[in-house]
Amino acid sequence: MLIVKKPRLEDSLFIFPEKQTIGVADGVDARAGDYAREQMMLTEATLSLLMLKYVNYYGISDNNNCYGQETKTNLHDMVCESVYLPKDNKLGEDAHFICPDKQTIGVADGVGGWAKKGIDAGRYARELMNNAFIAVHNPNNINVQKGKRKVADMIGAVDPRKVLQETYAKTKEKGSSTACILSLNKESGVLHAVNVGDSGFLLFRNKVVYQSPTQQRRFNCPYQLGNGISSDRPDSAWEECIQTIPGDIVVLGTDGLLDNVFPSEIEKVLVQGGGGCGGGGGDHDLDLACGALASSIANLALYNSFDKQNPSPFSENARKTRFEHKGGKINDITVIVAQVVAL
Ligand SMILES: [Mn+2]
Repeated sequence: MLIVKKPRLEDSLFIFPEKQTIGVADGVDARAGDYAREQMMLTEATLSLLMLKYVNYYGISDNNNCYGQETKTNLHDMVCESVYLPKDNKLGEDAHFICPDKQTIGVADGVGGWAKKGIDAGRYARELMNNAFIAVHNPNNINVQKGKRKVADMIGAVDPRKVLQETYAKTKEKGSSTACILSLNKESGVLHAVNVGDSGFLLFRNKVVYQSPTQQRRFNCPYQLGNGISSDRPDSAWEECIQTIPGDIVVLGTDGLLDNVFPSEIEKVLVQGGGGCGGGGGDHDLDLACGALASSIANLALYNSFDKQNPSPFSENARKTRFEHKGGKINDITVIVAQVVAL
């Protein structure tokens, strides 16, 4: 599914597959666009939507320059596409969102162990990402100039730690989930990341230059957000700020990706994809390229997950902790590919 990068400023829309709900709104003029977007974030219901295996789970609303009071120059943009391959043909336990106008993306992975108690942790993960999408639009979650951590190159961007805190506080489903949220500062190109558990991201600049660390209690038991007493809280999130440059590619995924594909394998896909997402004439081409890359990477993860022989990141980590596991690991697979582009 393509992200419409520059819709009319008055329009707003959302797509929430897990609620089987989509909607559009059209403000009567550019200022009314704010009203239309607010409606789209708050309105429930409209009409039914077919669930597709390859469906993207995200919301869109582009408010570039709509608020009018900011005249800063935006130098960086993040073009994203996602692919979700649930391991059964249902919704699975992963969820994600892409919010292009706030340059923020996130993934969550409901912890499968809840199934034994009859609880679908996918519901927790999906509520978490729903709430994250809403929290990204809360002006209180934008970095302002105060406090020692808020260095100049973070101002004006979504603060993913604040988003995670609000998101966590509002999520009431039973279950628990990992979560990783990334936000790119349009001016400085700094990527601000928070992560709880074993979802994560890699940054590629021709080759892999960064991989986020995993938080786990023990092998195959990640940190996880949840409402239970033994669950983790957002303040246990790992946090990092990374300087990106135009052309950089971020690959964000759940453990269904990270357990099944080595960074070097993703590198190969990116190289075969034409030296990066770029190479197109415009935003539309970039969207297409990121979508194709996300597809290729997700399909590689799917292929490897069924492989019972070859080493995988999961089997290597198992070996280090003296567990016996050969090959890949069948799992829900979420991949978001984002490229930083110069404006
Ligand atoms: Mn998983």
